[in-house]
Amino acid sequence: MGRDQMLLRSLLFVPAANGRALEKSDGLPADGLIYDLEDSVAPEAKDEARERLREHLGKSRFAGIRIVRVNPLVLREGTEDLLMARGAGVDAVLLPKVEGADALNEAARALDEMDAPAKLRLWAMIETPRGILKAEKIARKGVRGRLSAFVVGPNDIRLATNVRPGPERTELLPWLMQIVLAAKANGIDVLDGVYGDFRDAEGFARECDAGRRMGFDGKTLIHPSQIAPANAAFGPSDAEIAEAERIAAAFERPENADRGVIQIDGRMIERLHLTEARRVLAQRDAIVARSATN
Ligand code: 1VU
Repeated sequence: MGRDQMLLRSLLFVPAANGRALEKSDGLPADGLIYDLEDSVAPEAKDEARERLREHLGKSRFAGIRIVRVNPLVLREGTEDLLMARGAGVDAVLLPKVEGADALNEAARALDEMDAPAKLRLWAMIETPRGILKAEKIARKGVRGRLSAFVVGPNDIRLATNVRPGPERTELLPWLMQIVLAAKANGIDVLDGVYGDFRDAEGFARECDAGRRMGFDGKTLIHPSQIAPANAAFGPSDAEIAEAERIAAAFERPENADRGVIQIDGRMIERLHLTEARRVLAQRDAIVARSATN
């Protein structure tokens, strides 16, 4: 799928050490699953979790995109995770705590040596002060390799900085926008961080809405109950679809064929709005197609 059609509204972390969660994840309506071998797996359980995940991926029928979060590649576990992910044919490998382009280059080189297909992409977690400061350089250099998305890691940011974000995340806004901007400047996707209080539906919906307004393409999740609200928040609303259809129809009229700018109900509409409208309609079509696979 091209970038514009790829659905990234909801990406659920699934702890690979939890057999019940793995089993359940197959039938969930998330746009993607991030199988976690890193933070959610205890050090002594890493090898067992990897084997469990390998077996699961071999028989999984999940219809969305599949990502494996590996351990740092400086560890034996990280290299073995990467090998397993390559063999399982997943869509992307998520690297933790990326702080420079070197980590991406190293992972890309390792994947090349494993003869991994070019469609196997790298995603990078930006979750440390240095990672945030270097986000633009990481994105710029990473896209020459396999990098296709940033994922914000709020828990590690909090741990490393002592910042205590309130409900509106005001304290984090400059850092979050810096990550979004670095991603957009280099044409990669960017996913908002997890919301830990999974029983707080109101707070979660508020954070999703804010995330979409900030330009995030979707949200990473920790619990199945967060999938439907994230899909709703990061998908186009009925009003946005109706507006996109009007704009597309207006530019299709013969009298507007050569016009760069028209008006609809007293509002200036340019061809860039048509581009945006087509993106909304493509996303709508992808959502319909994704729903048919659930
Ligand atoms: O009712 P069932 O037995 O059918 O299933 C339970 C439970 O197994 C399932 N479930 C999940 N399934 C797939 N993926 C998940 N992430 C997941 N979480 C739960 O849903 C049913 C209801 O669960 P529950 O409400 O009883 O909740 P639990 O006590 O089972 O689980 C709560 C936690 C928070 C432990 C669980 O949701 C979880 O482990 N979440 C993911 C944690 C994780 O991956 N952390 C690392 C990534 S976050 C990060 O690093 C920040 C960047």
